[in-house]
Amino acid sequence: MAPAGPLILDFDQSVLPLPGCERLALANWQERVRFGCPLQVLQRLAGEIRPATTGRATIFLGSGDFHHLSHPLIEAHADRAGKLQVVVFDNHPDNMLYPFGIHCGSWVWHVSRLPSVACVHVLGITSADAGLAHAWENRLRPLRDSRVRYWCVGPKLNWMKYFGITGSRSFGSVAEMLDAFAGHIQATSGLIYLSIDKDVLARSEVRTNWDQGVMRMDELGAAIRLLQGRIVASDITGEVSVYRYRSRLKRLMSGLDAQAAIAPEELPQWQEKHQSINRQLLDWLNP
Ligand SMILES: [Mn+2]
Repeated sequence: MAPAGPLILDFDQSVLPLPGCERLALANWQERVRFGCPLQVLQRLAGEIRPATTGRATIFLGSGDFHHLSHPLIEAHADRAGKLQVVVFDNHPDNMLYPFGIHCGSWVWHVSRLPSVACVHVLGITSADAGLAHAWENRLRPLRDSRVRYWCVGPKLNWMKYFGITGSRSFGSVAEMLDAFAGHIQATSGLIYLSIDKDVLARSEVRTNWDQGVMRMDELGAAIRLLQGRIVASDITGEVSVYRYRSRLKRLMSGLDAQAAIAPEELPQWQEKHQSINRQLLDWLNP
């Protein structure tokens, strides 16, 4: 059966219309799920959206604050023959410790524990989250087992050798990183689930509400071409939207990340830029 067309999981009204793209209204879940939630809540939501998400080639999640939605989407491919490689483009490792369930900065660890997943590759990290000062916040065991591999541009990973971590590397440029990754992934077999957080892109390409990486669109396009033919499904996140949590805990936790606020009057213009990026990504992902 051919995969169904793209779908927008519409929590935050951030994704502008796209050709052939359906929309699932989920605004009533935003407060509970945005930034993070208990695993049971994510499971309940996963059950509710499954009829709409099954068989989709590409799914839009909205703001990067919803990146943990990738977890149930990847889990849904567990019944495939052979293990999945998960390839994530993100400026952050998303493999951090988080004691309140699952959140947009810890979902990679949860995915790495799925029996159906061979490895999670996180590419394009420039965030200091991967550096020495934040080393203790990273989930170290999957890094040591190389079930999670960081492909960084910039951050120094010297600290990792003291923990026996050899599967993660940092490079001087995106081109060098993609070169090394191409050599690695082409030596593996099996299907790939692709997750793109647009905060991996340089600010000159598009603006997100997280600190951003250094990749250009043409480099992201080249990386997608490299994986072509093996991609079982994909998701895209990193839109811009503004939200004030009703929960004081969530205001506190998300405030710790100290992300710059967006002026409401700039929002439409930013979202239009995302719309054209999304159109381009859809063309590359589903040619
Ligand atoms: Mn992310």
